[in-house]
Amino acid sequence: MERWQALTDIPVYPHLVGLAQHPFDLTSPGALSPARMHQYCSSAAGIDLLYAAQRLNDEVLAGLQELADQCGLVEQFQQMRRGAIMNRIHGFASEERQVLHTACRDLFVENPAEPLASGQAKREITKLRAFLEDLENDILTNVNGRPFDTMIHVGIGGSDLGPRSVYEALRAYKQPKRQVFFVSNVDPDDAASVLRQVNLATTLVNVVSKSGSTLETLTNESLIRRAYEAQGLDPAQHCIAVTGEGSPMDSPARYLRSFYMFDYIGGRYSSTSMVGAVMLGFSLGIEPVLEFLEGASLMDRAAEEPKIQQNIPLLQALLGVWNHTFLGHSTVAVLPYSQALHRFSAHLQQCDMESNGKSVSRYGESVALKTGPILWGEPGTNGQHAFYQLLHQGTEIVPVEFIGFRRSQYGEDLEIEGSTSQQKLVANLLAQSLAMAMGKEDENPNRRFPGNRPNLILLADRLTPKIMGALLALYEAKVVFQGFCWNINSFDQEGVQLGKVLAGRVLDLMGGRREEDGADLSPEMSLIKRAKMGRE
Ligand code: G6Q
Repeated sequence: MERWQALTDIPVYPHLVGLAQHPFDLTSPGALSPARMHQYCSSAAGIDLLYAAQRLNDEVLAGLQELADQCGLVEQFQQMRRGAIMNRIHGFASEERQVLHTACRDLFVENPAEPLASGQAKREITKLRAFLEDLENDILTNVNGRPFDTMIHVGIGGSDLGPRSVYEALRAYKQPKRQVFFVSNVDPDDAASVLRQVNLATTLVNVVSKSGSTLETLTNESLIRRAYEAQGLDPAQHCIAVTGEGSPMDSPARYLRSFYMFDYIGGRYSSTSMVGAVMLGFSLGIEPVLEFLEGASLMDRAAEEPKIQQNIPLLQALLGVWNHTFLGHSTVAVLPYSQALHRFSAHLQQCDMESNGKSVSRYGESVALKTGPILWGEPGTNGQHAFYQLLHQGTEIVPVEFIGFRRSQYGEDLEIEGSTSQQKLVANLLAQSLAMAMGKEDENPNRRFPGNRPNLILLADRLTPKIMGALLALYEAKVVFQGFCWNINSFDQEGVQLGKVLAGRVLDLMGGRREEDGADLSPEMSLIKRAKMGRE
């Protein structure tokens, strides 16, 4: 079996370390020449990646291409798409699973990369289509024959963040007669505030949990079921489910309709499975959902191009590795100049940090280099009036990934003082990119901008379902490529277990359900007492 190497053992690694001693100076006169702007631009699936404002030149790019080749990044991506067991730590107990979120959208070619999984995805799409038709044709109604006009999507983590961010991104295309709410937090106020806004009689509750055993989701499901009962309604006539085959929630009698997602789809990579598609289908209709999936599948295919300049997920991943591993920048900000993407950075935070926030390699060895960066972000231009001060003049250099669109979604815009709002928005994005890169000299040190703050721009025509699919898949592939590069398993999440176990223990101690010697003197009990949450 092939053994993937640590990044430090890759032949081109020392060469790149050397080049990183003198990165390209974006502040030098003429640095951002028209030729550079023209040359450092790549495209795929309707998205352009402009990366002239990165601290690199052709030599670095050639080195990054060698890095991709020597690490076998595209080869590993191809193996993943074709069903290899990539979710594993060799030599230790681990999930040992295929990683096939890409199969959920590999529905538009005659020969999908992994036919079995794409076949399963197709069957679920057929079920979804039938479900939506039944709603449309009033075959599936409430007990009084009234159409369902509202959905509460109940789920957390991967069963919430991705779907919610895509819903928000595509809200402009939603059917006017339908509305969707989300409940994720076990904070009772989350469910309470949603329950106050909906008419339960015409609401479907979409309970989404791959494992079918997540505390927050099951608690919220019970809470909402009780709300139905309190109104004399039968929850079984309102609840549908998306879950893993064979999970405790795989219980058709409890639900009006059930959809499956599969073992080989990680939660944070599941937006294009039924985890996202059922809610999106309810909101948008089936055709936009298919466009969304098609956009994602186009990007997946682009991610198999061996040349980095023709493969924007790979290129973006390598630019990130250059900034993080070689130039030493610890965080990355994703700043969409689009209000519709206001939850996208939150989703990417999970996708990236849960995937690549690891300290051991795929062979269980401690890693020698830093792995995943801290990812964060908020929409521009709002951010400009908030934290951009640090981005321009702070001591921490934060590489930025801007996202923008040439046209707005609604197309409702006016020219005010010589420009439309969309022009103002995009002008701000372009200006920020230049300001961060070039900086500005000033006699007054407090007004000096050091520049050389690397950034890139992802630009598309308009945020449509298809472009949203492509953008989502672009980031998923970027995360996966970076994980391959750092030789870590980007598909498990052992780091979330300890807190969950301790929460169970704390809850038992709080409720007096745990009797054990010394429990009274345990740190858990001391903290419970300090928090004044114990039983008197
Ligand atoms: C994602 C993680 C995690 C998961 C949630 C919800 O990759 O595994 O965020 O999605 O814990 O899990 P369930 O869907 O099983 O309820």
